[in-house]
Amino acid sequence: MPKTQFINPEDVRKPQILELGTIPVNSYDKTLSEELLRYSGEDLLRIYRDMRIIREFETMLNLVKTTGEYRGIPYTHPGPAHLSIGQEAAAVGMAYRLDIDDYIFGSHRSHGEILAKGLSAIQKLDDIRLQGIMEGFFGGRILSIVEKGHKGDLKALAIKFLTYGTLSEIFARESGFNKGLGGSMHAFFTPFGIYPNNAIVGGSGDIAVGAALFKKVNRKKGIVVANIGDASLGCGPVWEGMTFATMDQYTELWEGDMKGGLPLIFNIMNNQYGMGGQTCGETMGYTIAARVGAALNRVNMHAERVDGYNPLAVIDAYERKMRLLDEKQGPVLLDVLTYRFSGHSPSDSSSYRSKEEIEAWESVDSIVSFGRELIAAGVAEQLLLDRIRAETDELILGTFRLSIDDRVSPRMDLVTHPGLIGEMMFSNGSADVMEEGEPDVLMPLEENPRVKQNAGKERFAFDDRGKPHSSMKQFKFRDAIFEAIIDRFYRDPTMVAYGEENRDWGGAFAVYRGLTEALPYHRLFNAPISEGAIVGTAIGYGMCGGRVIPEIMYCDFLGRSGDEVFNQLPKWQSMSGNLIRMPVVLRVSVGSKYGAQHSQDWSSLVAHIPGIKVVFPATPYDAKGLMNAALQGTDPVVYFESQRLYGIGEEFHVGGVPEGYYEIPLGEPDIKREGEDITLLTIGATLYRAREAADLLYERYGMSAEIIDARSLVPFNYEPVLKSLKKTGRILLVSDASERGSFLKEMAHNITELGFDDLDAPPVVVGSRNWIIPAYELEDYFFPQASWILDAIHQKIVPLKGHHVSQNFTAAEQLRRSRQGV
Ligand SMILES: Cc1ncc(C[n+]2csc(CCOP(=O)(O)OP(=O)(O)O)c2C)c(N)n1
Ligand SMILES: [Mg+2]
Repeated sequence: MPKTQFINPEDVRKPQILELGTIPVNSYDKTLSEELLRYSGEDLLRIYRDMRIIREFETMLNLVKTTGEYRGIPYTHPGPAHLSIGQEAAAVGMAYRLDIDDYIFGSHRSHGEILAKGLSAIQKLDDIRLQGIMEGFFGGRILSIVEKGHKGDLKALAIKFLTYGTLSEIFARESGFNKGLGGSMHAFFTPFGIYPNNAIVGGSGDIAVGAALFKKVNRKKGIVVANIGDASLGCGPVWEGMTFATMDQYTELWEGDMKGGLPLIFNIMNNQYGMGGQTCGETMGYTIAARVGAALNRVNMHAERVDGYNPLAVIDAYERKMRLLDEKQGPVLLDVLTYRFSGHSPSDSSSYRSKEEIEAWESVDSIVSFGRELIAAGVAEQLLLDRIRAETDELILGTFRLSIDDRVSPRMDLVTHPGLIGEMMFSNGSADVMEEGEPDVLMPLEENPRVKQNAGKERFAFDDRGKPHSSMKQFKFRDAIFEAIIDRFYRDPTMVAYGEENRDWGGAFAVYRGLTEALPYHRLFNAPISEGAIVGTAIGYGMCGGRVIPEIMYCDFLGRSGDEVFNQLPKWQSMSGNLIRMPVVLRVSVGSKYGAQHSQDWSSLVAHIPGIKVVFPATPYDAKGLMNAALQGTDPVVYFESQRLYGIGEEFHVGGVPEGYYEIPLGEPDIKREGEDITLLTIGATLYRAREAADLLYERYGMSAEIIDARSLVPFNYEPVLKSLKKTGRILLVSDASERGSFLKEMAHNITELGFDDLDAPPVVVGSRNWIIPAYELEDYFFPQASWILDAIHQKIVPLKGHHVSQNFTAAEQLRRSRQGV
C-alpha cells in the first residue's frame, strides 16, 4: 500500500546533487574476427543473408515505385512504401537474439523489421512447429501458394512464405498476412512474434508497453521490443508509454514474482531524420537519443547508444540487455544509430540533406562492410557472397512475380461479397475468460467488505408502497458496475484494470471501492496521468489476449487519448484480417458541475469511428447487464457513465438489479415507460429529465409519452423505436451532448428515413447548447431540462394548449443560431 511509503520531509528536503550516471555510446569495439568464438560461420553468413534479403526486398519496392518495374516486369503500386534501405544491420541485429515468444512492434518503416524478425523466428523454429504455423495460417492458403514447385528444405519454404505474405500484404492482396487490409505500414504476422506496425508514428510507443504488461502479469515467456523512430521521441504516446513502463510501483509495490520491471526494450531506430527534419541539431534537443533514458528512471533505463551499422554491435547489446530483462530490471532504452539511403518515401527528393552526406554513409554501407569483414576473417570468399546475393535476388524476384499475379494473389472480392469488410469490423465473440486459470485474488469474494455491504442493500429503489428506500440502503449505479467487474475479476485470470486513482482511492467516483482489498497490485493499479498510455497499453494488453478495463476519469480527457481511441482501439481487429481480438472495455465518466473542461459528453465522437462499440447505460440494472455483456465480448467497448447517476438506485426495473449474472445485449434500446402520444428517445442521464417531462405532459396536457432509453449507440437496433413511432407518430430525442453533430442527429436522420410514413412531424432533437459549459450555477441554461422538452414539443411537434415557453425552438431561432455557429 502506498500509505506505507512514508514521505519524510526531512529526507526529501535535504540538499543534494542529482548524479545522472553514465550512458555508454558506441562502446562495442570487437572486430568480426575477434567474434569467431561467439558465432559460427553459418551464423555470420545468415546475418549477411538476412541483410541482403531486406536490401533486395526494399530495392525492389523502390524500383517499382520510381520506375514502374522490377527486373523488366512492370507493376504499379499506388500505395505507400516507406523504405529502410541502409538500415538492414539495425533490423537484423535487433531480431537476431529474439525468440519466437519475443514480440516486436514497429512503425510505418517496418518492412525490414518484419523480415528480420520473421527470418530469426524461422531459424529458431523446428520443422514441425514451422509446418504447423504455415498450415494453420488462414487454412494454409499462403502455404499452398508458395509451396507450388518449391525445391529445397522447409526453412527455405518458410522464407518464401514470409516474403510473399509480407509483399502481398503491401500490395493489398487477400493472400497477404492481413488479407490486404493492413498494407505496407501495418503488416504483421503474430505467429512469428511480429505484432502490429503503425502508420501513426510513435503509435507503438504505448501499445508495446501493454504487450509487455500482458507478458508480465500473465507470466508469459518472452520480451517485447518497441521499434520507434528517432523523430517519434517527440510524440506523446512514446513519452507516455515510457512513463508507464518505468513506474516505480513494479519494483516498489508489486509483490511476489510480480516484483520487478517490464520485459521491454524501446529500440530507437535512429536514422537521424524524421521525414526531412534532422533530429539532432534541429527538431529535438537530446543530441544523443539515449539521453532520454536519464529522465525516466534512476537507472537511465539502462540506456545505451549502439552502432546500428554493425549488426554484431546490436546483437551484443541485445544479449546484455536481455539478461537485464531476465533479471526483471527492465525496461531498456536502446538508441540504435543508423541511416537510410532511401528517401522517406520514393517520391522524396532528399532536398533536406546533401549528396555528400548520403555518399558518406553509402561508403560505409553496413552490408558491404560486413561482407568485407567476412572475407577478412576467412568466413567466406567473394564467390560465396555473390552466390548468397544471387539467391536472395532470385527469392525476391519469385516473391514479386507471385504477389502481382492476379490469379494467384487476388484482392478481396468486394463485388461478390460487398459486405466482407463490414463483417470483419467486430469479432463478436463471447468468452467467459480469455484464458483458463486460477485468478490472482486476495480473499474469497464473499468476504470482500464491499460485497458484504452490497448484500444488505435494496436492489430496487422503492418499497412495496412505492416509497423510495433511504439513499444509504439503495444498491446504486456504482455498485452495479462494481458487481459486474469484481465478478469478472474472480473468473478471468487475465483481467486487469487501471487508470488514474483506481486503487486506494477506489476510483475517482468510488466504483472500485473494495476492489483494492480483493486484488493484488498487478491486477488493479494506479496509472500515471497519461490518458494516451492508459488506453494505448490496454490496446497492447488486449491484442495479446488479455481482458482489460482502462479508465478515463472524465470524458473531456478523451482528447488526451485521441489517437489511441480513434486510430488504434477500433482498427486492429479488422486491419489484422481478424487475427486479433480486442477485449478492451474503456470506462469513460461523463461529468457535470465542473464547467467547460470537465462536463462534456463526447459520445458522438467515439460513435463516429468505425470499429468501436459504444454504450451509455442510465440505470443500475442496465449498467450491470451491459458491463457484463461488454466484458463477455471480445470487441472494444467504450462504456460511458454519467456522474449524475453514480448515486441513484434502480427506479425502472421492478425486479431490481439481480444478484446473479445476466447480460443485456449491446445495441438493444429499452422501453422505460409505455405511452401513446409521443416517443421520447433518450441517451444517458437525460432519461430522468425525459421522465419528468413525461409526467408534466400527462398532468398538464393529458399526453402520454413513451420513453425509450437508447442504452447503446453502436450497435443500435432501430426496430423498437420504429415500432413505437407507428403508435405515437411523433418523436423527440434528448441527450446531454451539445446538439450540433451529436449522435441524436444521426439517430434523427435515420428515423426520418426509416419511419417517414409514420411521422406526423420531423423528429426533434433537444441537446445541450453549442457553447462552452458554464459553471454549475448556470448549468441549467446549458443542459436540456424537462421544460425544454415541453417547449420543443410545443413549438415543433404539436401545440400544447396554454403552454408558456422558456426556450426558443422556432425555425427562425434555429436559423439564427446556425448562422452564428452557436
Ligand atoms: C502522428 C503522425 N505524425 C506525422 C506523421 C507523418 N510522418 C510519417 S513518417 C514521419 C517521420 C517519422 O520519423 P521517425 O520517427 O524518425 O521514423 P523514420 O521515418 O525516420 O523511420 C512523419 C512525420 C505520421 N505518420 N504520424
Ligand atoms: Mg528517423
